[in-house]
Amino acid sequence: MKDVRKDFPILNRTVNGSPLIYLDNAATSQKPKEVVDKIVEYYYKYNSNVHRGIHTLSEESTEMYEGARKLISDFIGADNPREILFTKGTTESLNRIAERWVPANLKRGDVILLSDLEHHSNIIPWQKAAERIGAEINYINTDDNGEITIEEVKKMISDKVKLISISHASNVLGTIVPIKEICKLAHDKGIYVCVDGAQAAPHLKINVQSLGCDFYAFSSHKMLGPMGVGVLWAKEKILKELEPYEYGGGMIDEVSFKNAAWAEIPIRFEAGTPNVSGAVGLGAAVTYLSNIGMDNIRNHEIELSKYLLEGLKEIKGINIIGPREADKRTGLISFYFLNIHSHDIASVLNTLGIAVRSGYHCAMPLHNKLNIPSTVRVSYYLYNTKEELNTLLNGIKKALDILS
Ligand code: 7TS
Repeated sequence: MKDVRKDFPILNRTVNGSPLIYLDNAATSQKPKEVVDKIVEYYYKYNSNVHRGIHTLSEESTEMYEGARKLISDFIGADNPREILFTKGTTESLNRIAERWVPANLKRGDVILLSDLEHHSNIIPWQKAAERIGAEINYINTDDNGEITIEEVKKMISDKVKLISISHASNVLGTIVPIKEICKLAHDKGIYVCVDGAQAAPHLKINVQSLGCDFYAFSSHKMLGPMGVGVLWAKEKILKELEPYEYGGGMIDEVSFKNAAWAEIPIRFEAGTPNVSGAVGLGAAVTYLSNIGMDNIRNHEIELSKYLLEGLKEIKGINIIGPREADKRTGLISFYFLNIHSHDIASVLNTLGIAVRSGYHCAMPLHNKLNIPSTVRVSYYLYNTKEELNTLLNGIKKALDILS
């Protein structure tokens, strides 16, 4: 893969006197110069509200906003850009479905299937929605290798299941979930599938049509784009029947003192002034990713996963969770040591300029189920190197010397 590090100015900084080694990409990725420059250019040259003015700036701004929608639509293989809704991120995207689609399509006694590896954002919205309508939630279990098998999904399916909402990739185990097979199974039984793609869209080549899902949610900031913007993709047929999430300016066709009629999709789902610079920045991010090539990114990450798995296995007392095979993971590995808190290890690593995450990673039910106190998570991306992983491995050994 071509040298991408020069595109990320932040990678030149030092932390606590050492060169920064950024291994917290599952929380948020760094941003290449192209993305930051595009946002600056937007504000310096084009800033204006969208979909409302007829002056030049407003037209240009609208063109950039809608242009970004098209770039993102192509990036995930949507049928057309009308299926792309801009949101604040994965969390909002999932809440929108739970708040609006669930009450219109599920009834008392119906079942929503989740899995045990979900992030809180793909648990709580469904819990609240289910509570309101009297639906139930059941969980598909991961196996001993941290995988979701199709046999386990089959076991959990019944006539009552109306929706499966599941991560495409786990933010703790790294597991890649067989979404395509799950969708096939679900659709044969008339079950809808919502995919939390927060940890997959940055790493895997996504094609929502070949996956066959009904909803796909992801965040810009984990895939080189700015914070505060994300996407909810849904099939056009579903969106046409869906109630808007918020009401206000920009999303209407006609309003009287008594009532209102909605504009076409996707505009009816974007009430108020949208995050135009965010969308434009995400457009630049997916262009950057496409130019590098998602297959190249994937191969690079598999290489790093193999290397790190080997290196970690040598460390005495380590417990690595998630699939043993590098190609069954995205770019992350979590581990723990009995009797040493993950925060202590992360603190020592920080003194060496190494950024990792420690704790529950917003997946407390999974940690509790595995009976693990908390984990250290190392998550890498296209700009990380084997040399950095060597420094990390030495850092972990140093932390153990200090802490044990
Ligand atoms: N779903 C998964 C699988 C995630 O990993 C995250 C964020 C979200 C949903 C929520 O995304 P947001 O952009 O709306 O916040 N995960 C993490 C993480 O693992 N560390 O920090 C944020």
